[in-house]
This record gives sequence, structure tokens and C-alpha cells, in this order.
Amino acid sequence: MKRMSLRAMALVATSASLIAGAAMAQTSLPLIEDADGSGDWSLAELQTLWPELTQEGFVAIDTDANGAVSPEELQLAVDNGLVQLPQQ
Ligand SMILES: [Ca+2]
Ligand SMILES: [Ca+2]
Repeated sequence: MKRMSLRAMALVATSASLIAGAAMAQTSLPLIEDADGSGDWSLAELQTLWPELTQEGFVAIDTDANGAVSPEELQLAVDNGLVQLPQQ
């Protein structure tokens, strides 16, 4: 019995932090596969979700111009309407 209630508390804590995380972001990001595990997205990786994304569009999203789009940069692009999220 004691183990079960601890487990239930852990589940509640996890749910609460998920809700807090979602509330901080204006729009939640879609899940995009990070094929090479670099922690950010290359043009090719983003094109798995946005096949029509051009190099020009990619450069616009990559605000620090390091050649990869971080989750923060993508969040900014979504919030600014630079990219449209696919219908979920
Ligand atoms: Ca990557
Ligand atoms: Ca970048």
C-alpha cells in the first residue's frame, strides 16, 4: 500500500511539471526527430516535418547562424509565425 501511494505521488508531480512546462511556452513544439542526436536540427531534419522549408527559411530560423536550429530558435520561429505548425 505504501509503495502504491508513493508511486501515485510521483505521477502527480510529473503531470504538474509537464503542465507548467506547457504553460511557459506559447505554442508547444511538434516532435521532430533529431536523426543525428546533435540536440538541434539541421535543414534536412526540419524538412522531415516541413518538406517545403528552403535554405533561406532555415537561415531565418537559425538566429545565431551556427548552421543548426535549437529548440529555443524553433520556439521563437513558431511564436513569431515564421513557421506554421502542421495540424495535429
Ligand atoms: Ca540534429
Ligand atoms: Ca542556431
